[in-house]
Amino acid sequence: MKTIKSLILLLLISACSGEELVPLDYDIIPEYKKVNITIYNYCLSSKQEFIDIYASNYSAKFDKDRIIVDFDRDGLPNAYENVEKYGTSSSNYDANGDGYRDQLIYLSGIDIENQQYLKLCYYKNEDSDLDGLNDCEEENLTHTDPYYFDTDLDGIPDDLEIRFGLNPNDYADAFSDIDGDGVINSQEVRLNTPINLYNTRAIDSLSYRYNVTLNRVGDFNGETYRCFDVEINNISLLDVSNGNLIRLNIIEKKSLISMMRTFRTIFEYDKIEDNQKVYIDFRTLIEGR
Ligand SMILES: [Ca+2]
Ligand SMILES: [Ca+2]
Ligand SMILES: [Ca+2]
Ligand SMILES: [Ca+2]
Repeated sequence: MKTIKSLILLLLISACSGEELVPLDYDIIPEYKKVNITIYNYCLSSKQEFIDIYASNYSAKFDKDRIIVDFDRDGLPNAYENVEKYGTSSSNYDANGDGYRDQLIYLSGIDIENQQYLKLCYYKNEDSDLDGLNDCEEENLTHTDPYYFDTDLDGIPDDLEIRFGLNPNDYADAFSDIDGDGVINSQEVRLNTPINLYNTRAIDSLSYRYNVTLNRVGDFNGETYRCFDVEINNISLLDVSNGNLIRLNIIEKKSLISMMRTFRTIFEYDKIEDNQKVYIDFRTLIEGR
């Protein structure tokens, strides 16, 4: 199998203000606080097909009529972390270190007293399908397939479904339009807009834009390959003290082999003016069981 080569170019400019809650009654994110990501020469062999890409900012999310910071990137915004009841923390992805991230504990409604009954997780870092949920979480809390990134086969990776408030075990919800704004839920996930809030002009102005172009076709060892440039534009950055994590889930289809992992790399960039960092976590998920 050929190695996929990629190069990420980031255009980064500054962010200011320390606000954690950004109201959405106007376009609060000016152009200079947005980044574009381009992946050059993303090459696929003839046995692979480019299916989809989802980019998401894991450091901040929409919540009702605001953008709200999620410092520890566990999917539970700071304002929802609940130390008293659930023992969660805004600065620790898995506050009690039991292997189950805080958002899942919160969503499952397992309070501190009942957390002792959770199945012990011996391999917290084992994420067999690379979807962002570890195997313990999938087996014991989300009841999703730990060996396949898209349990309900609707195209949206399991972890993203949970982060956006969808059900990873329900095929139909990807195609419904909960907020009735004409944008179906799977499209909202791609645009990084909320599924439960009508997309106003302000929200639209924050939605991600994708541009995938074939730049060359060639032969290597008798096999045809196709290379793409993938652009994701209009990615808003918030002033999060530990930086914005932008996660890219690239979905490919491989006809013969299931569960082939190509790579996972983390790119880190210093921001130009205030040294705020942007992290790019890049992973490829292969469609087809
Ligand atoms: Ca959090
Ligand atoms: Ca997983
Ligand atoms: Ca799914
Ligand atoms: Ca919608």
